[in-house]
Amino acid sequence: MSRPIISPSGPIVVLTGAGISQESGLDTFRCAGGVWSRVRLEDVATPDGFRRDPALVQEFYNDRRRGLTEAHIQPNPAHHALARLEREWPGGVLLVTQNIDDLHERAGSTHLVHMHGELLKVRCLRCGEIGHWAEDVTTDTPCPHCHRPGGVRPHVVWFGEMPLEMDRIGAALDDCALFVSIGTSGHVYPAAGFVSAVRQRGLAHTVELNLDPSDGASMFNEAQYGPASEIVPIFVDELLGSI
Ligand code: BJW
Repeated sequence: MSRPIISPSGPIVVLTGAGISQESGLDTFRCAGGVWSRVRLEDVATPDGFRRDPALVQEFYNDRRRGLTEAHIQPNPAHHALARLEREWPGGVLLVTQNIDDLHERAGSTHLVHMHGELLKVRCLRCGEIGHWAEDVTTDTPCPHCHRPGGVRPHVVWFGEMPLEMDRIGAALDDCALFVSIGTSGHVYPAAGFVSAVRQRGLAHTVELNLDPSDGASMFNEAQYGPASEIVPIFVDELLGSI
């Protein structure tokens, strides 16, 4: 299907998932060999799992935090292309990522929502303070703000918890002229429902860029399949070339 001309004054919402960071060296969740093939999500990504065994959960996130800060983990051309789109698209771009890594920021994106939280932040269950954190966390780590021990948890959204900044995301989805979903399997709600919310309004064009068709692939007006580092820069070039 040919793409309609998107007005340069039309706002864009981009949703990203683990697939965009795969070529940067970070595992996806549900692909072969992905995170959920090694650990049970009920054990490490639910409030119940954290209550049952906080040390196991902290170690799971400590491992991933250490992995993220290794020198070879860098933004790839897909992250850089989206940062360029934000800089150059006149109508404005909101980047909504399900990823807890910081590769979009490192590529230069600033208009960004981490709807599932951030690996390099912790939250204190006692005082509620959220702060930057790049070190390991133990079950005794004192909160850097209130200094009480034992209440520090990863600032991530587990199953059964409310994703972050949903009002801001909802308003952007209501207003957008183009919705682009990149590297996400469409398994996890509410993100998996964004395309149908946009489609129901009937005013925006919807595009999926992914390695393989997602669960919601039939909902999109247009789709391109291939590695994100290849297809996202081409898509962004075409979009900016249409201005
Ligand atoms: C490439 C590529 C390459 C690979 N290039 N592409 C029954 C029905 C409906 C909903 C529910 C239900 N029961 C429970 C729910 C709700 C639940 C849910 O969705 N469960 C489903 C499993 C059914 N959701 C929640 O609980 C959420 N909260 C909630 O709903 O609150 C209530 C609410 C309702 C309405 C409005 C608002 C609120 C919270 C979900 C929290 C998810 N948390 C995790 C962990 C975060 C921290 C961490 O990272 O450890 O978030 S789970 C995990 O999945 C992580 C991801 O962000 C998320 C999505 O995964 P993603 O990004 O799609 O990765 P993959 O691996 O699945 O897919 C990778 C894709 O990339 C694939 O398509 C590949 O093809 C592709 N790819 N290489 C391009 N090189």
